[in-house]
Amino acid sequence: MTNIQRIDSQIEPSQHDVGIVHIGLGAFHRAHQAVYVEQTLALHGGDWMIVSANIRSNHKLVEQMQAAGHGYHVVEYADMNNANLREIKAIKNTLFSGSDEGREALLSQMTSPATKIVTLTITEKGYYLAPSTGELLLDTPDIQHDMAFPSQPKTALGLILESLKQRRALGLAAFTVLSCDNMPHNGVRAKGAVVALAKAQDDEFAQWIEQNVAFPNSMVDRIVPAVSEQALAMIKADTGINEPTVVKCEQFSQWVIEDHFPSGRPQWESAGVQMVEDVSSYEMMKLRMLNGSHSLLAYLGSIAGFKTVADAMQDKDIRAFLERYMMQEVAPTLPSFSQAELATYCQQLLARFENDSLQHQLKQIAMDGSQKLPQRWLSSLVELQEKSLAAPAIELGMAGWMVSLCEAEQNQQSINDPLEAVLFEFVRRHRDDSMSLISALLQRNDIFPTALANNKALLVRLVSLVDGLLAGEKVQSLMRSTSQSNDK
Ligand code: NAI
Ligand code: CS2
Repeated sequence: MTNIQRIDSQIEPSQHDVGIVHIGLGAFHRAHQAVYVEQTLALHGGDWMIVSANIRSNHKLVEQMQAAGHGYHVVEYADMNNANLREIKAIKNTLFSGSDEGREALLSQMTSPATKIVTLTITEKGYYLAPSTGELLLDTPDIQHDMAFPSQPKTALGLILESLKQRRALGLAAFTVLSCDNMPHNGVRAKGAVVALAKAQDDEFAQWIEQNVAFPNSMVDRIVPAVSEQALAMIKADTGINEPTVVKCEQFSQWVIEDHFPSGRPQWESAGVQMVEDVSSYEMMKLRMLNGSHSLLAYLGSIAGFKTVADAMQDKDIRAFLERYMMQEVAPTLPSFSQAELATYCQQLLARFENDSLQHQLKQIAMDGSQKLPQRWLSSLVELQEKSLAAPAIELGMAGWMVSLCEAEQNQQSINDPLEAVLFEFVRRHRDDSMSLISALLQRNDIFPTALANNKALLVRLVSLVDGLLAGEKVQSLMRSTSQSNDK
């Protein structure tokens, strides 16, 4: 029997106006930002309710939230036997902007003088940036649409641009744009994307944005798996909650934000948010230690036959491999933290990964690999290469990702990646020739830094690893051999 701690909402939505618009009404937003806003409203009141929108997909969730009056529950599992059942009322309205009416309603809310902050969880691909360089991909159809029809935007970038344009015309101050996505310098990248889209249409307006709109960086952390039918059944059995809007997550939560909000913000500190000058070291540590480990599990754990993070963590070779990855391949790239701090963080992460109540699917983490791997593995690999330090775990992860591409293409399974078509074409063109396939992949400079593309020794090692995996060599055996490489 699971011990459930109920935490009922302490706010009355009718007493608070909207102050925040969120784009990307997904699981993470509901289990992370909205929880912090709920707690801050309960402590300090204020007009910081959220209007949350989906602009791409999942209008079903919008309908479900509307049917529920926008209240929902977050079930925070410490483990299989202990969880908090948290009631959230901080979302005042939900919108789907896939229709003209929905888009106009969203633009109207973003242009409202009441709106002081626009937050984003639109996934790494929602910024339309080349993963390795951060350059705006102007030739993508959605960006092309927003350039041709700027007043009827489809992308988050276009919506931000159009609402800022309308606010400027009305003499209203700009809102602050706060990205809550897993990207390095996510605020800088969001700003770069918006300014690049503006520049493509109106240089003077682009300069105005540069000078008048704040895009603080933030580091976000809470493991929030997609809610499956199995998760809904588990939640119903544990809590009696039978709602499609419920979200399941771990109890750990962290939010580190650069404190740059010219139009004001909620007193998030009182809910435990860390308001800082510079998040760089926090985000680098989290993206490389946590997310880098997650992606190693996603590809290598799947090849080893595991389905969830917790299942893979039961394998002692895999657990030891992750520990080595974090302490021998990531730690040297994080000079802001002591070895002792990183060792503590590493053990905390391994414990979080072992939380078997989350049922966190490896295939979910494997999604959008082309958008994730540059900041999770490749930037570390370049730094280690510059220090002449070996990175056998990262290289094995890269080989695992490449083998996953080959197997998905062979089995005609989607990899749920914006570059799927391009990557599958490479696999088809270089089938059965791993040297030419890997060489072609490494030349993709929108994914791989040039420092890696020109490294012939790396190419040879990757060919050997890919051929070994394709020949059926056990992942755990290759993992064990990385320990010898690390110890050299
Ligand atoms: P989700 O699948 O529940 O929601 C994804 C959201 O992104 C949806 O609202 C979808 O409409 C939107 N979206 C997808 N492609 C888009 C595009 N091209 N333009 C605009 N919106 C787009 O996923 P979840 O769990 O909410 O995660 C979303 C993001 O939050 C992640 O990609 C990551 O950056 C961040 N995050 C997630 C964590 C987690 O454990 N789930 C933890 C830390 C950060
Ligand atoms: C995961 C992240 O799906 C993924 O890529 O690595 O969503 C991870 O759960 C979060 O970053 C944890 O904070």
